[in-house]
Amino acid sequence: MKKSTDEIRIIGLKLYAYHGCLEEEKEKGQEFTIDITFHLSLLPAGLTDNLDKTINYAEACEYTCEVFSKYKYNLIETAAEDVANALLLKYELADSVDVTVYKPHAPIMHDFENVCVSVSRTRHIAYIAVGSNLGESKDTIEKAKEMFCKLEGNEILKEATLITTKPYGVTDQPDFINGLWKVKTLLEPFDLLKKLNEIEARLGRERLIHWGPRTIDLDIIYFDDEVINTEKLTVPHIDMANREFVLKPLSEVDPYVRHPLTGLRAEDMLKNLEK
Ligand code: A4P
Ligand code: MG
Repeated sequence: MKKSTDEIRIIGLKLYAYHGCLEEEKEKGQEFTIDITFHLSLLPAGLTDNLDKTINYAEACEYTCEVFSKYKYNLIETAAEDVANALLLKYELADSVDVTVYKPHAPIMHDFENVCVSVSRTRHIAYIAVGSNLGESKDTIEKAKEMFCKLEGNEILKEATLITTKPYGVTDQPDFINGLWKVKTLLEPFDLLKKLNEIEARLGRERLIHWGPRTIDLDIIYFDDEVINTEKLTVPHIDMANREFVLKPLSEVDPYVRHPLTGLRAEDMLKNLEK
């Protein structure tokens, strides 16, 4: 997801909390300072003068205090992570958030001005192809959808009509039911893959034959504009341009979304395949 150029910044929010690896820090506590930057479009608020169209910074400060002081963490990294995650879950309007946690009285035996950690966390847009040709395929796909949406920060924005397709690759197997979801997620690519694999496993997927029959297959087609080439994960999906059962649903959901390497739109790829 592209970072909005508009920002709301909260600078130097002072808090008292009990984070640190030392017992003394957890008992006595100390002062921390937090900077927060929300990235979002401020145009709707700017044009209407309406507080509902933006993030209420007073409320965001209150909420940050609540989240930050709920637990006693060893690490300010964990505290920053939790604050960033909580803010993105609470404020749908924010595309991304940067959180810096300062610990000016950290137990360091030297004269120092400050110590801090900074994290940036973003909402992502991904396209997930869904396929099934064993068991009650439509029910299984529905269950997969429910499981996906139950994960915090995940949302299905749009889904393609389910279609019946002839098997591609290994052809002596039953027809497939295929679909595709356009999703919003707070998960990073490898975490998303892990969660999809967990959903597949919970729905009884067994990896027996490559390209063989399956109760459910969830493949990441695009993840923002990212290009990932590793043994575990290839994004965009390596064979998508050859698969009508991916391109048809993708063209229905988002005909103009472009392949980050070739620049081709879903619609163009589908036309190329039909030539
Ligand atoms: N992996 C790498 N990149 C990705 C990605 N972008 N998304 C890795 C998801 N996984 C990705 O996949 C093997 C490994 O691919 C995973 O562990 C992951 O780390 P798998 O699903 O376990 O194994 P597989 O299904 O045997 O192989 P593959 O290559 O995923 O098969 P496909 O490509 O999913 O093809 N015909 C029709 N009509 N409809 C279909 O849905 N599906 C297939 C399976 C064949 N023919 C079909 C259909
Ligand atoms: Mg797969």
